[in-house]
Amino acid sequence: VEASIPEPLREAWRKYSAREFTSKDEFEKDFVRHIETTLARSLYNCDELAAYSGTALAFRDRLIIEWNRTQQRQTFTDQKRVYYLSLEFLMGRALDNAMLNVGMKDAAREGLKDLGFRIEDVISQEHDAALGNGGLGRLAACFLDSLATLNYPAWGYGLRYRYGIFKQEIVNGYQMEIPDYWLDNNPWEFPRHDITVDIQFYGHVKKHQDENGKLVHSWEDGEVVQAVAYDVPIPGYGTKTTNNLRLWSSKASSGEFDFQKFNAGDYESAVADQQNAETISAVLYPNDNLERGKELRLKQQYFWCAASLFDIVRRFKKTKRAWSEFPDQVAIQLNDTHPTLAIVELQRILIDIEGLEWDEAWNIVTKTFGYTNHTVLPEALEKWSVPLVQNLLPRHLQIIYDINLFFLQSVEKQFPNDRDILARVSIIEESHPKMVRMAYLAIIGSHKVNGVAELHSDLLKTTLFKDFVDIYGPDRFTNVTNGVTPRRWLHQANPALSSLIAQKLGGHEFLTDLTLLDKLETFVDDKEFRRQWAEIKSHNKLRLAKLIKETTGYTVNPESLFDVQVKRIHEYKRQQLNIFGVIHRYLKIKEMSAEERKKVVPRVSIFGGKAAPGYWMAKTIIHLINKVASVVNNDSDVGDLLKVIFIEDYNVSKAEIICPASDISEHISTAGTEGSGTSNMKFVMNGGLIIGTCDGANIEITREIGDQNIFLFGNLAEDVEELRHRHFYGNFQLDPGLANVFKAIKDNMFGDAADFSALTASIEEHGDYYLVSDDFHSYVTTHEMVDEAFVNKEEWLAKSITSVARMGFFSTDRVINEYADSIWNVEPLAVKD
Ligand code: GPU
Repeated sequence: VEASIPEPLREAWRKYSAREFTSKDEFEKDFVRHIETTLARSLYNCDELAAYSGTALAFRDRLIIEWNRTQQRQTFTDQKRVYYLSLEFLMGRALDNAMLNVGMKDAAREGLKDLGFRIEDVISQEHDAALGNGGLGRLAACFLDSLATLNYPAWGYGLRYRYGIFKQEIVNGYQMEIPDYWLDNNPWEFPRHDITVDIQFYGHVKKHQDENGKLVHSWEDGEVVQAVAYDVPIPGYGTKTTNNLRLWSSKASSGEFDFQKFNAGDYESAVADQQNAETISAVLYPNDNLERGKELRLKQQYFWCAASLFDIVRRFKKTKRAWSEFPDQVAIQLNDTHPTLAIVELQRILIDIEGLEWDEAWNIVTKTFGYTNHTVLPEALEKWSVPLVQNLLPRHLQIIYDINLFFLQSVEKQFPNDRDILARVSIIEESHPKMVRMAYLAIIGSHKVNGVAELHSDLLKTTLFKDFVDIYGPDRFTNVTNGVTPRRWLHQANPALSSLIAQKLGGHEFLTDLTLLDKLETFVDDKEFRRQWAEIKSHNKLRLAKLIKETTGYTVNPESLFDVQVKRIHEYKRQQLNIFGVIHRYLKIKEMSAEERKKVVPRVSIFGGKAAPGYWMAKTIIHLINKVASVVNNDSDVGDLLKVIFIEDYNVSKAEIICPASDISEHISTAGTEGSGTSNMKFVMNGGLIIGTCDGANIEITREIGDQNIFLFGNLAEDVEELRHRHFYGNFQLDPGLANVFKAIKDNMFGDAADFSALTASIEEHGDYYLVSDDFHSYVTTHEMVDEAFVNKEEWLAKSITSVARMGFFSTDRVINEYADSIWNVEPLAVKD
């Protein structure tokens, strides 16, 4: 407020206030100005990268103007805001999205053409912002798009990693990891060097009495690291709302400590401190669905939670409201348990710093938080060792113990004759060392807990969190099935399909009300429409074939059936099932006569995805896929009948090319293991069919599009436990088809069999935890049905069109509205022109 210009002097400001370009010519003017001044270049040395920067800067100007206005509007109306805390935001590229969301892509295309550039070449200069591992991080990015599009006053809070997810290279069939340094000349972030928070670690807790004789705790000494805010504007589609994503970067605190060292001539150690501090936000942990309990990761979590909460509390305090109103002004959503310390931190702020009583504070805390769980896999559930927390965050550990004490006391009252339940639900696991169970803390500190698809949410209630359902009742637990943003995953990734749909539906309204897609069903028999639909798919397949040629050197026939599985490599996602199926197909082709081969439906099996660097089995799967590819693709008996492709470094911008080009995609996790899956939605939205198990959102996709439009196979979640039990205590029988495949592998058909022995042994000898053998037969025969269906082009087209028409449910707009109604209790802020 102190920096505000007094009213009599505001006239000049208003006169020169920045304005947005509104035409091709104005875009060109802004572009050239940025090339010549901001970038200090000219028409003599403007390459495509410079053209990208010039275009990005011109659009950035537009975003900033609306972003500032949005923030002013939100501050002025002062209604409840949502804060989405996520350690991952897998944003991908920003320029194309900004162009489409502000509705000026055509102007930019024409303008760039006038100036000597093709817009596609300019767009592809941008480096992906890859601050995430997979589905969880991409979901957060889709949420931001929908929050802005729906005009919700919402902020994302995350970490500004210097290195995002590593870049994957395949060398001799092995995955290699290359650091992804992505920050050089990134025009989409704004450093806010004036917005900093000091974050404390280590030290100890002192108890003393205040002037009223009340016992108070203070957390003293230790180390201090500074959090600096970097802001990223998030434009909504077709709205003026431009929300903020605030990412924290760590650096050494500029406190006296450093200066003392400098003054004492200890320059090297002062620099070392600096580097130490910067380590906190240096790198994204590359694990998906796995937690490894590293101290630096806990430091990241607290650093980010503490900075974000300080910021949120600071904003709330400016309104001068009573603390009891905090939950009416603030909703905080925890993306998985990674931000669970925010619960403890808010309680600490309220009792230790603001002087509230425990119960009053705790009431505020639980009304504020909601927690989203994304997995039931035990290895992904976060637990932190008590000694680690004790050392790093001594006051927080005390508060966790107090939360647990009060919780267990209430459980004991509720279930006086049940001793076992106390041990089962305690936040502290009585192991050696003791562990803090973060999911339990998140449940106890939130008013709502949700899973991400119906089956997943049901499993949470009946297995992992069953005791908590008994304690709190079923109402604390709910389901919000995931979605994807149709702006990026239909309109941006598949412009031709988006425009064909718009032509039929009379406009692009479906992009903001995806249920309007259902009108497409009336055109399913329209011949011309079908032809155009098929042509777009062919065109998209050509585009992917080109990418495959450029990146792998292999030529694929775009007439073939494109069969795609792209996602993180994980045993539960079962890429091994897929590659075993491919080997099975290869062996069959090898046995065939020339006559028989004529009947084979040509297929390209396309894989992509990263393995966590320390996940040996996942890396073995990648190795096998690549070895199979080099054998199959060079076998002249096979030719175009089968090609195997591994696309290296699968990321968001590659997904935008791959999703529109699939005929069929694979979502084949062991039933009950995939939270939701979201690429399944992207593929179907782009007219691809899917082969999948009854898992995650596949089940709801089937319900929406009809079971005649999806290829389901395999055992059901309810039978998994029994099957696993039988593997160990019955006699395990390897499926005969799979036995053939293993024999080929063991005969060194794909190189040294020893390289793959762990993979085959996990199935034959170690209990086949993921039921690969149990599902193999059903998988292979279902693929035969896929072949048959694909040959019937007209039927296939009808399935494709009908499916897209019925995908309206899977927009993140629907998802965000559900969160807003049932968890956050927030309203959109209407924007007047
Ligand atoms: N997911 Br836990 C991740 O991508 N990473 C994780 O560490 C965890 C979950 C995914 C789920 O595996 C996927 O099923 C879900 O669709 C996605 O989160 C978003 O909810």
